Amino acid sequence: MLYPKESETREVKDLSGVWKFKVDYDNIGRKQEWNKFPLDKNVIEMPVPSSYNDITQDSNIRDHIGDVWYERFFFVPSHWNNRRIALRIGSATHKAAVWINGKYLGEHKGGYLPFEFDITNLLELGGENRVTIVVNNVLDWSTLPPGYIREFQDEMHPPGYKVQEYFHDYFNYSGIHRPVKLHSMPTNYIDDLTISTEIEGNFGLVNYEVKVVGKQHEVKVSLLDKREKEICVHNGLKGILKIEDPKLWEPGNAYLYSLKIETSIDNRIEDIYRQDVGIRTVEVKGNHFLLNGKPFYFRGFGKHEDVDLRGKGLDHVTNVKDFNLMDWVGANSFRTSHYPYSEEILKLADERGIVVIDEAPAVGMRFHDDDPISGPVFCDEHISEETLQYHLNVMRDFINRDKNHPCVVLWSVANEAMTKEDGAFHYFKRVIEETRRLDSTRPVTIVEYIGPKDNRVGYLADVLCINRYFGWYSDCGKLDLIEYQLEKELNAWYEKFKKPIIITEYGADAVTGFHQDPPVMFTEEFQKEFLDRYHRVFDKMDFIIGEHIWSFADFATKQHIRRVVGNRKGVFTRQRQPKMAAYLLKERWTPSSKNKKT
Ligand code: BDP
Repeated sequence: MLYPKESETREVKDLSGVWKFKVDYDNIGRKQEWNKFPLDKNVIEMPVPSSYNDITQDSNIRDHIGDVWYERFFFVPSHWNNRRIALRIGSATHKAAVWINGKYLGEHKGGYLPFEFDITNLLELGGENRVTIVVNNVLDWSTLPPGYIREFQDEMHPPGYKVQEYFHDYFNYSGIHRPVKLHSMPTNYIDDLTISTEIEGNFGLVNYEVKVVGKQHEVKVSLLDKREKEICVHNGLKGILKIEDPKLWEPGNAYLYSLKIETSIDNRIEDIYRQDVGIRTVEVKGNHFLLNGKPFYFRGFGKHEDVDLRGKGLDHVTNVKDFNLMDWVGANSFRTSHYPYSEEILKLADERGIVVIDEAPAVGMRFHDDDPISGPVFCDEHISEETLQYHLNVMRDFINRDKNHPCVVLWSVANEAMTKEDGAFHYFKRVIEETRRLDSTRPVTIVEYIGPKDNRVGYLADVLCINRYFGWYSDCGKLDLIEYQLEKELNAWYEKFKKPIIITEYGADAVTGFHQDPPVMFTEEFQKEFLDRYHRVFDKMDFIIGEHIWSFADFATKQHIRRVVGNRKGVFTRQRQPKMAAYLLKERWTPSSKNKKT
């Protein structure tokens, strides 16, 4: 699905703003068809995009489980007559149903990917229209991430008391998280575009394939440089553009060309769409991750879309600040832990030359010791064939959305699944095979926490991605054990799988302003020392090809005795102020550093 963009033939109308909002406490709205008339009674204002959870002072809204209703009115210009009009929702977490002027459009499941509807024939052109979206935040065994509703039946809980259980470590923010847009285009339109690039000697090759809908089109595809100068042209739905001495998309030095697709019928222009293109190659060879044929070492973070008040709502202020902080600290990459981030973030990464490990929303496919549930995770009762089928669909939509971003160099199909189970092996074999089938130009990984001895899935990945917390969740506070344990285990991983390793998580909580020397857990000194110990080990090992600290910034989680107003493993606070550890990283990662790995 193409990102909605304006062009000579296309218009976009952003419906972001303050919408009407109503919590459906008894989950009766669908039955009573609240979509039929404008919402009334108990309607409050709600910004879109944003999570709704932190906008009011009402914990019943914050913790609501079930449906919430959104509504707004909008005009459609009369000159959109005889055009195709689509309604596109950037993301609604986790499920949505949509109506236009009371008429049902359809549903979508999955909280982190866009979906759209053709609404051409449902609109009042030149007049006012109403869009109604009901968003549901329930997680079950068929959703990604998974979860379930726990209904208590003991005497210490009132009858009917229930909570949403889930096994991942971030707050279940809900709502319309990304912009809702209307876009209008010709009825014979460009529907999809797939680009991949290669480098052959002095030439850059841009392979493209265009999908059009409607009458037979002539297709002209031209590659433009930054000054809009035409570098190369090709006609047809499919082809290769060959560029002599191309400027490459390199980490920290990203050059973006623009691919202009023009379709015409009988020499009359029908549709025009432009897509940024970065010419670069990705390959895993021996112990190296090669970008444009050169070994690349990942320096950066696991992150979250998470910020005060907005929760997981798209926030340009935070996003640009985060990229500035990544530059400041010397990071060259991040992982979209643990779900596909907004397309707006990937666009910034394309432009800034920041490398991305792009992760599917498959997190929490495991149980902790203190979870109210135990037993096998990958079985008919929990993560079943139904979940697998859904995961495969998600991979298709996810890759289709992100395939043209040069910043994306590695797909991660899941984070910390219970990969010692046989069921997990069969499950991930199919997910990884499908991912390779969908995109043969990028390597695939799965982020692991099950150790090398029991791990059943490591064989399937091109690169091993490992999360480790020696000295934090085990042997708490024992900084002196970190190097011993880490070195031993990393060697075991390498001996068994013979694959390069990115440490995709390592970190310690630090509550900003807590200080103690010698360091103790939760102080800034401890976090700094902890990271430094890990680095000493990475620097000794050639098969380590990257270090991503957990986490970029502090973030919200569900309430738990392990969490002090959220997860504090951020190197920056939730308000994006550096902790002491940030200066350690800046020292290690900036080009003047003498460190071996940078
Ligand atoms: C890892 C998870 C991550 C958590 C982190 C932690 O991948 O989502 O936030 O641990 O415990 O297990 O801080």
